Amino acid sequence: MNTIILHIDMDCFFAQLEERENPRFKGQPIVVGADPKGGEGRGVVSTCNYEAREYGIHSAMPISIAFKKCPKAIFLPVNKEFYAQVSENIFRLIDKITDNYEKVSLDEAYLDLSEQINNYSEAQKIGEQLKEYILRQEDITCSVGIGNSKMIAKLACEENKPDGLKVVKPSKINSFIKSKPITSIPGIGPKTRETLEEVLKKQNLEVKDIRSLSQKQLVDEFGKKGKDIYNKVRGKDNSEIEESATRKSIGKELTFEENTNDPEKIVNTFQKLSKKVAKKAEAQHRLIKTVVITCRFEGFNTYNRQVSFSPVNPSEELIYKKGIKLLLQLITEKAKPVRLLGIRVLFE
Ligand code: TTP
Ligand code: MG
Repeated sequence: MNTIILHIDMDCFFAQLEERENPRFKGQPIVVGADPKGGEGRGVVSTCNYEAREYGIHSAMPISIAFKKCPKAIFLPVNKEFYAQVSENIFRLIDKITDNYEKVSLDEAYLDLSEQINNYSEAQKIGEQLKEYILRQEDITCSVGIGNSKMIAKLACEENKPDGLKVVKPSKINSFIKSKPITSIPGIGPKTRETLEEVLKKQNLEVKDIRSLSQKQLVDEFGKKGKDIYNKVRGKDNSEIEESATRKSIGKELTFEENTNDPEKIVNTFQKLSKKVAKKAEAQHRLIKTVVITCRFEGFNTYNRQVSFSPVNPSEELIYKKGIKLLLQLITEKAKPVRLLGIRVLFE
């Protein structure tokens, strides 16, 4: 199954929410964090809006320095409970798209779309939709990146911040990452960068420079992490989505190139989908209690049918048998060419 990951990150989250609540501050530099106490404050900047970033202010900077850089900025305390409330609303919108996601923080998540779509233009549509939902419901902008791994999705997201959406297809990964500074690769921080600069006797290293090092050289230098770096500078990242909430279901859908009436094609496709779903469900080592099938016909009418049973271990045979029965009934009933097929299992 081809992996398609969508990374979403709110733009200057806390600061944007403060702007939303206080429209009179719009356009001015806003710094959310500790009390600057006229330059004597001891805490740090939590975040700041893009206007404040133009003065060189950034997250984690001592608030006293931020104050020196821009004394006229609006300094606001961190209202975490409020931000958490909005974050919950946003994650409820994400839930509508998939339950297969990793929540990284209040304002950031990785969504694994692999099961529900088959190509990058569909992924882009989901990204646009999500941005629109969040803007409409919460009146804030976010950025979205889409790629075949968490790393590429995140880099794509950062590329067009704020209010951006970028898709990096697998064939474009190399040109996309090769000239990025090496610290843009997750796992390469300032210390690793320094070591790499020493090894290669060169400053301002770009991702492609690291490719001149063999896997052995990198492993000798950095241990296990070296192998990771070797792969990442080649655009390969196999880190998995760590689901935050336990998944409620697993499914897979497929849209035919052309609507079809061909029973053999329909059954074969359904069998393949069942197999994929069964494999993933089995890997969860949990019992399933329901099989849901989806069928979209010519004209775009979409129907679901489901059957529930006493919880059992998932198997390809069981899932296929339960599903195909529902599917054949539905297709006979509607008697129309099929556009999309889907199967999903719900866990106990
Ligand atoms: P980020 O997504 O890192 O930053 P951001 O949303 O403010 O800005 P960007 O547009 O670059 O995404 O972090 C999300 C929120 O987490 C941020 O609004 C404030 C909080 N935060 C801290 O409190 N301390 C920190 O050091 C960082 C990085 C973030
Ligand atoms: Mg953010």
